[in-house]
Amino acid sequence: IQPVLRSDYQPPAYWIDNVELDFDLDPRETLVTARISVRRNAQQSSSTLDLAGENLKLQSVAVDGKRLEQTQYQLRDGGMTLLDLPESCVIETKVLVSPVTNKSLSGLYQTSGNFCTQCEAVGFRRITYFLDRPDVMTTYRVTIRADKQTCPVMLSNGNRISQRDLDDGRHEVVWEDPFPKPSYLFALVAGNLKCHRGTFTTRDCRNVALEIWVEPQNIDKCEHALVSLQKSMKWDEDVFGLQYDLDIYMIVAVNDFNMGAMENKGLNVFNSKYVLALPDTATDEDYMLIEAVIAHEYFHNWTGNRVTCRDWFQLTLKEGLTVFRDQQFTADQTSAAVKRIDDVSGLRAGQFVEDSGPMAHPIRPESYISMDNFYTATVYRKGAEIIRMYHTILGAEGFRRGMDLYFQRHDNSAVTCDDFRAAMADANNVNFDLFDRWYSQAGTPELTVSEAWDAAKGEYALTMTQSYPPLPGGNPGTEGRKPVPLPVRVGLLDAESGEEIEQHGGVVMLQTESETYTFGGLTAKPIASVLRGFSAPVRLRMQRSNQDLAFLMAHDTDSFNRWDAGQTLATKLLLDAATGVKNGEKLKLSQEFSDAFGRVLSDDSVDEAFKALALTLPRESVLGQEMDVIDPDSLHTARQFYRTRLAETFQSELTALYKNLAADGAYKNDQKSINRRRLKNVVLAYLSALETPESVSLVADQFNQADNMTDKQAALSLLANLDVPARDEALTAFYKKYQSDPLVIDKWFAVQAVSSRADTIEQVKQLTTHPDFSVDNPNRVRSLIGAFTQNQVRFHQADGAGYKLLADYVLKIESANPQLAARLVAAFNSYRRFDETRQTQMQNELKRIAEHPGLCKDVHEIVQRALH
Ligand code: B3K
Ligand code: ZN
Repeated sequence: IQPVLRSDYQPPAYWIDNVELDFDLDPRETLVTARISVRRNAQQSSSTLDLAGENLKLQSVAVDGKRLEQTQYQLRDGGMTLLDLPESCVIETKVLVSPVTNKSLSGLYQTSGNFCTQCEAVGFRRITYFLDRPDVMTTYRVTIRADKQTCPVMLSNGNRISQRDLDDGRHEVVWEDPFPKPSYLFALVAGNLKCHRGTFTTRDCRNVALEIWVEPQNIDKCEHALVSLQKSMKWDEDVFGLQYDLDIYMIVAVNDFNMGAMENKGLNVFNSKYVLALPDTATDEDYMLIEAVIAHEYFHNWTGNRVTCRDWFQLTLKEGLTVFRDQQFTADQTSAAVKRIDDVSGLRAGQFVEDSGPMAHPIRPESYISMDNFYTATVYRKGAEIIRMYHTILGAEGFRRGMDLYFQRHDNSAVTCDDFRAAMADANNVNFDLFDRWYSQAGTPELTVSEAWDAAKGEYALTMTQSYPPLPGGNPGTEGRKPVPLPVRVGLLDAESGEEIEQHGGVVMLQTESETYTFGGLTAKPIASVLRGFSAPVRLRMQRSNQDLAFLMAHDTDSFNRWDAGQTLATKLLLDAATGVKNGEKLKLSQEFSDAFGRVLSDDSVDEAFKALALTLPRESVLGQEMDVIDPDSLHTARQFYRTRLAETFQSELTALYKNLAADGAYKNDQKSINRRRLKNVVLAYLSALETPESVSLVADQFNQADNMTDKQAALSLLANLDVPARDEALTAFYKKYQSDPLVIDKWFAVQAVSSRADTIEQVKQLTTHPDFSVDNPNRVRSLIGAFTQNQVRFHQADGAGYKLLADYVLKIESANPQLAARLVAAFNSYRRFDETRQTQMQNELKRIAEHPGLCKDVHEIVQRALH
């Protein structure tokens, strides 16, 4: 299988001026007629045109009304070639597609009996023959015909311009989208759906109809999504001056979807998980994610749709930027400090792992076999960190000037990451040439910081050095990496008073391999706070004593670093403890950590959400990254020991705090109540680690009495770890109550899959035979198999049973849904980080997958890179 290379980009031979699409919808045989007006690209002289097409049954092809003979075109794998075309002409193709048998959820498919499309990145070619590439932008006119009974609602992009009944029980609707767009933004939805309506008035006083389309039984679960959309529209006007451009904005929620959502012009299609919410069925986290995903897709209307990507290697142009925008939006709605901590935790847990393994790639990759494999944490989250660095360097106003210039230059066109970088630089008269390295180098830089104190001169110096750790053998990203520009936000604290030494705070730019920054006029050695706000996506290496870390935990004025100091301290101690477990030593809770924990617990100056984060120990998967050889069992034992000992040490404080937080009364969803629930459930988790009859009933009581899903699910996941009768009672009750709500049943599967119990793998195997388990529904697969792979200690069970289970499911799913299977198989990517036995076991499963006859190219690509 040949990879696609970034360096091979060529402009298309023809442009498309407009397209008319006709759909005669039928579950087995949908007839798609496409009339494409093409015009030769003035820069090219070829009269040959390659159209992409996959899984299409060609019925006929005509040029300017004349049907072509078989000699005038060539059908090949993946498309059709038309020969001897004139300068401009209209190409008409008729093809048949089969939505009901399409389980890949790419192209036109059926979900819960409704028709739906997904075209990004390359799904449009599964609908019709086309120049299915993002630099070909055109206007669309779409006619849909379907049975009126089963498909009362028929939607596409843009404005509805006509609707009529036909004979034989069918009806027809015509949609027109005035904005030129690439094919990946095309969408069609048809079926039995109900609409939750709202409106938005733009700053220019235009009224926009907002429509959220869902299956009839979900009509009462849309208000939060609607409000989130309205907030997003307002925020983009306020912060970036960007207004919505059509008179209607539609969102459709579907149950079968490979990812979160899709920003199709004027017609977003969403995984129902990111739309539907009621307090009884969705957690506070779900509410927040819904708001963030709605915002993300809305923000794409400018960063993605109006200005799109020239080719798929530029994906981070729209994704990194749009993630940054949605992060800023959420920070403005909630707490910037807490949002930053959540985002960096996510980056470290996911992107850092990817960036040190076989799939490590620059945010702008150099090659791919399947583009769908490059919708990664690197392109999205690290991409957002790169955008954040422009923002840090330029400030909010400078960043806005860059954005304004970007839109002024590139509205309605398909551009590159270089174009974005140039707009940021030109609008601010700065040179961002070195930033190019962030786009072309793979791997997470390490920033090593050492300090020196000259008491005689009153000078304190920080020496910062950057380097790249090696990537696993064969990764093409390793060669010739150079230093990247790093904005490092630094502050100095008075070691005596804990106060900020104001004149020395700010951002230093490390542009070379190593530099020393000297701070003068000091009377005593200060304590440095480095990389505040996580101002650059690096791993910070700095030797710091436990006392200094505890000091920062207590005094840092930068909340991110306050939290991070605690995590660093905990990491050090937990890694030591894990070594102790391995050597058969008796473990002891560190007094320093215990004292620091106690101070956080009783600190009333911080908000509850921050406190919840500060009291939470680093996850096992994050701790594992810091080990030379990941030892899941020792880590788990060490972390459990700390949890239990902390709970015992602070039992009375924790109990009192829990009682206080639990006295809040009936559910409310204001920010304060959300923060208090977050803290309450962290405290409950500590108490539950005591595993006393009292603590078990506390958890069971919360489960039984909860009037909202946040509290109920939190208690259920704690019970799921235990070996008590209350566990099964709760699981049974939960299942009974929510049996008919698939999104809640996903939670039921997931809490069992991530349980720390030793028999988890047996339970997961059992659950794969549960009548509600289905390999056709990605949410369900992710909630059981996907969640299980995140359960470090149980997935990596020493006998390799977890690996076999995963490999079996990858093979079961790969031919029907390559995208989903490829996501799952990536859980093996870190195999080289484990001991030899586990390495061999995982390698053997990877080989078994690699040798599977006819393996899909998505899984093939991941597995090949892993084995290389
Ligand atoms: N742009 C889509 C992702 C499409 C993934 C295709 N495999 C959602 C988003 O990032 O907003
Ligand atoms: Zn996106």
